[in-house]
Amino acid sequence: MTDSQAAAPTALDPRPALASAIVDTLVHRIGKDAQAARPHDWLAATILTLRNEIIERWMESTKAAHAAGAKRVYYLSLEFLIGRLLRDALSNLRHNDEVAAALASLGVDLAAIEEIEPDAALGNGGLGRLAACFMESLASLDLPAYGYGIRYVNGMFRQRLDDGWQVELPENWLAHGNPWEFERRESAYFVGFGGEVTATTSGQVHWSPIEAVEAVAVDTPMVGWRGKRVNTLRLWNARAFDPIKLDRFNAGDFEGALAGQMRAETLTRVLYPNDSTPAGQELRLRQEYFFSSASIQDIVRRHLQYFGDIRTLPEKAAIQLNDTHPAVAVAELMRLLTDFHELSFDEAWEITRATFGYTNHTLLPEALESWPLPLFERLLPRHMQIVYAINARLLREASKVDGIDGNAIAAISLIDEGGERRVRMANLAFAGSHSVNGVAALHTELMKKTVFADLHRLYPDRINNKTNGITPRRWLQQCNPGLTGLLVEAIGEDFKDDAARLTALAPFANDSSFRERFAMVKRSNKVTLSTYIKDSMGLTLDPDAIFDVQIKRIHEYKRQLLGIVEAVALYDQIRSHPERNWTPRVKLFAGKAASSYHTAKLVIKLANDVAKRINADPAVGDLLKVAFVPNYNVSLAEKIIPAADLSEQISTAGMEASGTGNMKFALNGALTIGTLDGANIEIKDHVGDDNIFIFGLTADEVAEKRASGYRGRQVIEGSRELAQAVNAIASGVFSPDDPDRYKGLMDGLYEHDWFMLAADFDAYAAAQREVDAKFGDTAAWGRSAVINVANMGWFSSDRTIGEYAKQIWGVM
Ligand code: 73E
Repeated sequence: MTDSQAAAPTALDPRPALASAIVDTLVHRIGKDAQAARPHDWLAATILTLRNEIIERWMESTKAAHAAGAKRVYYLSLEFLIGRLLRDALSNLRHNDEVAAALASLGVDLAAIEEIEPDAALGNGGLGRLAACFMESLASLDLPAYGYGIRYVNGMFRQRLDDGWQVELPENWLAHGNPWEFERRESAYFVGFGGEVTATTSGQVHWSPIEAVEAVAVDTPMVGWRGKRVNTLRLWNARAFDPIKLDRFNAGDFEGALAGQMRAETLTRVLYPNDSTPAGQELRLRQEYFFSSASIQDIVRRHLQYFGDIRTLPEKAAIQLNDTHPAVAVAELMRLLTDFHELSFDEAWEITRATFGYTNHTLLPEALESWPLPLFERLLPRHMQIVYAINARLLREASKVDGIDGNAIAAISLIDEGGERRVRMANLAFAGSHSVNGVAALHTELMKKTVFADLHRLYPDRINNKTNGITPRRWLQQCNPGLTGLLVEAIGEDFKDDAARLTALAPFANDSSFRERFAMVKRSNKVTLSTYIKDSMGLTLDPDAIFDVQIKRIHEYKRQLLGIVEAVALYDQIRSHPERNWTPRVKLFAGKAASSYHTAKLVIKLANDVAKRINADPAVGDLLKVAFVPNYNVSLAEKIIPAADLSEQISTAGMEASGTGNMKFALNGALTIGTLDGANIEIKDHVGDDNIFIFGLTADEVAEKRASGYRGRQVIEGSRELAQAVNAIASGVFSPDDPDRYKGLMDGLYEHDWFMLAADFDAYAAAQREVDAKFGDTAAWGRSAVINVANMGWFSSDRTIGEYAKQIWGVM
């Protein structure tokens, strides 16, 4: 496999050679022969064989960047939600057909072994998946880049539903080993915690940590489109310096002898399963510092090795902070520059600010990370001093600006003085970066007006917008080969190299024979998904019903509850008016709830209770089916999204920073029903008002209503449909085994309804009836679906990364 462009075997058929290479790997690397090999052995042998070519391209990429003295991008993220890699690598290297044929000649089905590859689920949701899309786009755009994160042994938990309740099980993605990764024992760093700081009379500062672990690099290649470039995802593993204390062991203290190793391993053991909320525990701060310190040390070491002079760091390195989780890296770089490279504070600060950029992903007040000052100081005493020094400088600067009063100073400060004193990580990240960006236009505007208003007044040029994107390789080409094939027939291959070329599809919206073929692809994807749901859940779906899908983390602001209440209302309506011409509907939900988020878990149970009752009711039959598909992850998303007709993006306006699932659905020809929130607004601008169903309050209206003391009660009492649905749920219609189960949840809608479910209900239900009508008009629906695909190219993460590269990193 040397020619990356070749898809089919040539006259000099490489097929037997490839098949024998795979068998050779199987025998010599896995230690099995073809007769004894199990599916996992074939998977490993296929990956290891393919890896040889990837390694060559990887080394070429590294050498070329070095030879060119190129500036590198460093993406620091506590999450990388990669999913599976085999199909991605095969497809980006254009080796799919070749490898499928070689395996077939050995009696092995490529699709079947792809399916047993575990998901690398080192992330919670959108933030982690964005990091994975960015890594792929960086390689596709041929930009030298490293991702830095943690190699969690247990990534995102596996979700099981027991009688409709979420149960969390550990996911052991490394159980069969990981053929994609390379441990780099030579790249290991000392990371200290605690202890004390002393200063000599000459001002030399010395930190003596009381505890230390070793961070060891584990690298995974990230293959870009057409294999143009292979970048590195470098994940850190923690090890004790002294894995076993022999003296203790010999004295019979076996646990004490291994305690250091245990403590180190705990650092990289689990991903905190929180999304859009901070984890808050000490171990989390330790994880943040552990990976930030190792990454910064590695970046500085590489810079010195290649360029010699630490002062040129900002010319050769751009470090992007994926939210505040790595924000302590700002203080860590300052520490290295001042304590080890002996730069003055001012010079170090200039270099630091020129090197870092910070991306904010959420404005939810409870989601802004801050650490109790005593904890921060105990764990990182030297960094605490540096934070104070940065703060003194920052507040001095602020006090010179007209219009910045005492309140503004308090808001700008790195230390939150209201109540228990805390270190504000967002302010640290903001102050330590030359660029601070939001992830969609509305979100960026709200950053300026709300959370960062005072910092924005102080540094009015710093906040900028970079609307999120998704990689069209995974989220169109790989997950939807049927649609991809049809697009190639219609407009050729160009769109694969530049998603913006999808606009060439627009004229086909008016071509009825094209629309028919487009609809056939969608139907076939729905049949495939129905088979999966039948096999995994025992539920039969009608592929001609509208597939209405809400899949994402379960969170009150995302309003899965609105979708469920509307399903209940529709159920009522269908039973009361069986004579009407109802559009058959399948409502699919999937998503995980943080283990400590009780309301979210109750919403999952409600979805399951509602599904159980509706699906068993002969009065609605095939007109309405509801399913909560368990264990949502990247691979499940790849199955569901190509089969969706309707994409639910119904967050309370102003609360979803961007969303990226919304982009995946529209790119695969689903129409969106959504609020004017996050990137929905930009999707609407691109696909046009007639090709999206927008409803509900705007962000400004939500803010006004909240300010004027809105309560749900009045609205509920004024809407018959809503009142019936809410009261049915509250009175136990769907929970006869525990009639009060949802009383509190429904009381919440009457009493406060912070997320404005009641306020938006009627508009939402009306929009759903418009959906029904349009779905019945096959031509109108098909036209809109094609127009969606044609206009979604702008949401490619290649466009997003291009903007970061030009406007923040200076690498394009
Ligand atoms: O709107 C999404 C956004 O599309 C936002 O909620 C999500 O980031 C996506 C990518 O930009 C996000 N995740 C988190 N904050 N915002 C988060 C916070 C703490 C821990 C884990 C994730």
